[in-house]
Amino acid sequence: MDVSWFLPKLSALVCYLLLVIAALNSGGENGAVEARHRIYPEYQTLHAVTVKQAHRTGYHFQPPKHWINDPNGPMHYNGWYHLFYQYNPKGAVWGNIVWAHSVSKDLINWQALPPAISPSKPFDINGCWSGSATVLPGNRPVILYTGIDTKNRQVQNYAIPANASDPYLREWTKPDDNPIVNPGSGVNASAFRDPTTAWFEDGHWKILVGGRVKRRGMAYLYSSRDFVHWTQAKHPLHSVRNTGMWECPDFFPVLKSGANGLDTSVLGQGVKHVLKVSLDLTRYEYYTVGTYHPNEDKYVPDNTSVDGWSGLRYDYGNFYASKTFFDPVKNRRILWGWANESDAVESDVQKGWAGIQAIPRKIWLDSNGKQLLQWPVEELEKLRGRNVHMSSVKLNKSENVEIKGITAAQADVDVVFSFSSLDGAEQFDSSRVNAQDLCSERGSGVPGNVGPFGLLTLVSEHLEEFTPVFFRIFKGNDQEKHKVLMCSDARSSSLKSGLYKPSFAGFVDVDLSDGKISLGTLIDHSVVESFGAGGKTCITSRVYPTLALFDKARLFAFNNGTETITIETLDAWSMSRPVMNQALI
Ligand SMILES: *[C@@H]1O[C@H](CO)[C@@H](O)[C@H](O)[C@H]1NC(C)=O
Ligand SMILES: *[C@@H]1O[C@H](CO)[C@@H](O)[C@H](O)[C@H]1NC(C)=O
Ligand SMILES: *[C@@H]1O[C@H](CO)[C@@H](O)[C@H](O)[C@H]1NC(C)=O
Ligand SMILES: *[C@@H]1O[C@H](CO)[C@@H](O)[C@H](O)[C@H]1NC(C)=O
Ligand SMILES: *[C@@H]1O[C@H](CO)[C@@H](O)[C@H](O)[C@H]1NC(C)=O
Ligand SMILES: *[C@H]1O[C@@H](CO)[C@H](O)[C@@H](O)[C@@H]1NC(C)=O
Repeated sequence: MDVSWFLPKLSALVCYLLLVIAALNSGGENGAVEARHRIYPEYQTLHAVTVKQAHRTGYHFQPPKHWINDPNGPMHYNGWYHLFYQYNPKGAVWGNIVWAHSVSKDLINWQALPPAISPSKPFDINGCWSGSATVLPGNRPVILYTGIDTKNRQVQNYAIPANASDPYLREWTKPDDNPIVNPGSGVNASAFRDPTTAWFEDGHWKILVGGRVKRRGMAYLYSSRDFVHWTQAKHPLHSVRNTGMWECPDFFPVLKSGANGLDTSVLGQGVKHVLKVSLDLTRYEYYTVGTYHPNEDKYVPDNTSVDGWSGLRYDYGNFYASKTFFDPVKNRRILWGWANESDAVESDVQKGWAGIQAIPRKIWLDSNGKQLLQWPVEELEKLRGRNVHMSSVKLNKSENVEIKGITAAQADVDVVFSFSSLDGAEQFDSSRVNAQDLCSERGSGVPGNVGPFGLLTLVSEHLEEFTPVFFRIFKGNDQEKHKVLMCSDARSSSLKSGLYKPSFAGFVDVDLSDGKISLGTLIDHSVVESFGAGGKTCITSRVYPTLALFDKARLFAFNNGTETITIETLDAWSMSRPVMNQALI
């Protein structure tokens, strides 16, 4: 192949993740060596005959049918946003995974192209798993992905556009000098996947690949001058004991101040770095904010970031295998994450589909330097239709205010709540470190002082079903004036049994001195995706109402605390449907 394709210079890469862990061999078309995605041989190649509409989303990313998981290789190239994703073309459960491919001008309306990468060569014959894209100098995109080879080893491969003049990059070539990264000595070939977008630094391209040694999670570091020959660094960029397999690492710079994004290769004084990993053992992610020391090939999290299972999460709900990319058009960094289903596998088979991508979010460093902020990309506002506006509405204890006049099952809501005093707030018990446990004990029906207050989404006619998204404010101890809990509680979301209905929750590190807190919620039939305090704490719930469907769904603001809460302002919009993965000619 033409190595000049890879001549190094500064630019952005895209990455792809690899999420799963399976390989082949247990008899069926796909068996599992170690599969966090359970293998259902009987459903794996069962094409959906009909696609059930009841819980399909109106404006979230999903293909017309079948299973999806990790977002892969997001990038902007020649006027188009590309999103690849792990997809089963043959059924509604995990298996037969290919890199499905869609393009968009605005991140909201999507058109579907044929799969970009499918198993076909010795180095990926048993699977084409997650990875990333990098746009090399000279505007040349390259995909790095994990292939499962003939020996069921996880190896890292590259693919390049078959025809760089094709505006959609429909076809991708997997050159014969693959794989370009083999599991090296000391690397477990069954736990070695999900290459990141490459960054360029001091004459070298660098990437991370996720792994583990025993229970220690690892971000292996590799470098290359030509993008084809890669050398493993002496030690991983970072590793943490007792965190298990690190899937889908993501490593990128953020500005210390301001909301603009940075090309993945940017280094320097005004910059911090973020390392995110997806924990295969727990199926959630965490990230740290820290300092990258390129000369020592080291990343050191700040002492304000917890580096382990209880670290910060992008999202405290159904959100996994996420990946960011730099969007040069609007100078922002955008986060994609997969929101899996919370219903039974049999229901997925009946529905004919499973999995969506969460709304792409702009992501940047909070001015406190300790965490990231996230907000749906502004393009989403194009879908806003009919609006309801409220202001200065008082909510006494046990009062609900209905928000009428919009499509409550497919809506966007932005609200600012205020309270006059925190004096009576309940004392926080500092032994309660687990937000989700606290939320399940103190749900929306457990009266408090300041809160619970928030939104009641996907509510059925007589309140048999509802998904509350709310805050509860506690008095803090010592250094913390108060402690804010945010919950998205699925327990009453559906009369149906056999569903996963967790009380997802996170704490919100927010200054309440102005007596206000905001909540943004995107409601989309079976998704409630919420952004607390301007995107400090985000929670995505998947829910399956049986009554609160379509025009039967209602929406309320509520308060179940003794302190009166005021809706300072509330805007709710009906959301229209974008073009969602129609085949492009
Ligand atoms: C490459 O794409 C361009 C633009 O779509 C097209 O005109 C050309 O025929 C393609 N070349 C090949 C070899 O397919
Ligand atoms: C290698 O990884 C696989 C899959 O995670 C695991 O089952 C196996 O025990 C690991 N081997 C070693 C030597 O750690
Ligand atoms: C955390 O690090 C900062 C410098 O980065 C230092 O000033 C501070 O004392 C450290 N705090 C603790 C608790 O170690
Ligand atoms: C809320 O409480 C205040 C004072 O306790 C009362 O004046 C007001 O009427 C109540 N609002 C409603 C809607 O009941
Ligand atoms: C508020 O509390 C009352 C009494 O516990 C309960 O009946 C009602 O369902 C609660 N509201 C919400 C939204 O949970
Ligand atoms: C999403 O589904 C729920 C319910 O089945 C599981 O508990 C989660 O582990 C799963 N999440 C991921 C990332 O696979």
